[in-house]
Amino acid sequence: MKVRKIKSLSFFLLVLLYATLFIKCIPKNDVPMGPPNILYIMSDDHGYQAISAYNETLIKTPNLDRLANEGVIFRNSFVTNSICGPSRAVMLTGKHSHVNGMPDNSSKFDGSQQTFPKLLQKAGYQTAMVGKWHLKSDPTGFDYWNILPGQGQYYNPDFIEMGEKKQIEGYVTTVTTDLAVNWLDKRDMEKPFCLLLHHKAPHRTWQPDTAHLASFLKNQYPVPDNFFDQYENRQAAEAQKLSIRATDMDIQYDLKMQDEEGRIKSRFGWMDHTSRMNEAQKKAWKNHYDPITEKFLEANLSGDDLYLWKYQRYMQDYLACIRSVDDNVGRVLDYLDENGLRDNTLVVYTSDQGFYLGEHGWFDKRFIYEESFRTPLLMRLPKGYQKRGEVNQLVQNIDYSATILDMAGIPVPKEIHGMSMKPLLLDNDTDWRDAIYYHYYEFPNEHMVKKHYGIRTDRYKLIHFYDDIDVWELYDLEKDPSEMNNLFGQPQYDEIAAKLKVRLVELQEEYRDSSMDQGDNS
Ligand code: SGN
Ligand code: CA
Repeated sequence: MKVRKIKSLSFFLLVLLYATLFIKCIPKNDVPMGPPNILYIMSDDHGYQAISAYNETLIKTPNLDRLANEGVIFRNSFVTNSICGPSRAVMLTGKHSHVNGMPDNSSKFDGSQQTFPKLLQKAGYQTAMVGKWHLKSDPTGFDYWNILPGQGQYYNPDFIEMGEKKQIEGYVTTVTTDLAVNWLDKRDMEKPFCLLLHHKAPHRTWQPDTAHLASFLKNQYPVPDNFFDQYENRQAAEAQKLSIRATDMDIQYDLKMQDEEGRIKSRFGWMDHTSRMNEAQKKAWKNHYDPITEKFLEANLSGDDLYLWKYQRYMQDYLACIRSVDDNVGRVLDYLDENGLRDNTLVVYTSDQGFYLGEHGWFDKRFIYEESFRTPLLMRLPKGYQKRGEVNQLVQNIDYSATILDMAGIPVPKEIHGMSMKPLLLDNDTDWRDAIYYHYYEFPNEHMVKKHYGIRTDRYKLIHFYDDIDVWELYDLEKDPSEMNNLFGQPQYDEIAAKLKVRLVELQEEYRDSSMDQGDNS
């Protein structure tokens, strides 16, 4: 009896040993067979400062945080050209603006060029695009598309479904999500899918859903330390027209102070924010904004008091728009979870660029300065990708296309400028880039941000503003994260500036960017 017991115990131990050995022998980076589904969610003008996974002071975004908590949060995610159409063209092609032919919002995207959705489609994916497109030409590479024309409207928006225009009742963020979920429900379940879900929100003029109007009214938001920036030694920053402190941010047009009697003067003339609304929406809107308008008129603010009031008013509407984005991200995540799609779906959340939420006294984007150069990037990974928590490498929207193709098992075309982030998601040690390149072109334009290009490393940033000026700026981001102190020309920084210039030229050669030579007078 005793011998038998010992025998069975040793057998048990042996099995245990083998099991442990076997588990250890499974390669660490065992990626499941079969291509993952891709759900790529991109909002418009969503600054990372307004996601609680990045910063808790402005808003709680539990659903976006879910992505960060269950997956990864990129701490150093940037764009290549901080403006809508160009950013979307970069994302689709994996190539910088001077190559993909969409340097600014007035260009038209050449839909005949190679894009990652086309390559996925060719490899057997079912592809769809829903929401803001803003590339002027019709989408290509999608089995299904249903897009907002141009910038789109917040209320009861028009959509163009495969060429056919239809108005849909409701709030844009919810309607766009409905369209995405409907497509997921009706898709061919035999094929992997790639769905691009692009929100209009929180783009100017920041019109919240009536359901969320009140929730942000009582809050007081911390004012950025450099809200009253005077732009010393920064000529291009001084020349911009995206200031909350100037009439660039309009009381009526942007901040919804509706005054039919004409007591409030608007640079834009009268704009009726309710023109697309139904009666119930109009009523809720007026009930909310009329008392704020009355109070504002009574207060008769001026100078700094007025600027600070504008900042709070701006934040209330901007953040209320994000509340809807977050709720609707929650809806799609729930859909994936409830339909057994969680384990085999890559979920990406990003924005077409970042946004100024009062830093330097600004709204809008365009500059290579941190708040608009950065863009949020969160991912929930399919099974087999074991990275969790923070990714700290310098990544750019130029990398999305290569990453998605690589994860789908499709060879990445060599003309693509971006790098596949797949090794980072597998938690592999990998050689990564030491610097990123930026080039902005849309000048002159309503916000008057001058043409510029630049380079950023993990510590420094070198910028050249050109065209109608010739100005260099240099920042030490470790000592001066808010970029208030332009060090260019200070002798103790000459060596650093010279090294950065060399690296900048190398990147321009690598990407073959000579587009700055057109119209450059420097
Ligand atoms: C519109 C906005 C601008 C904004 C651009 C580009 N004005 O023109 O403030 O910079 O879009 O934004 S608005 O009066 O129409 O709101 S982008 O995200 O589409 O590039
Ligand atoms: Ca945008």
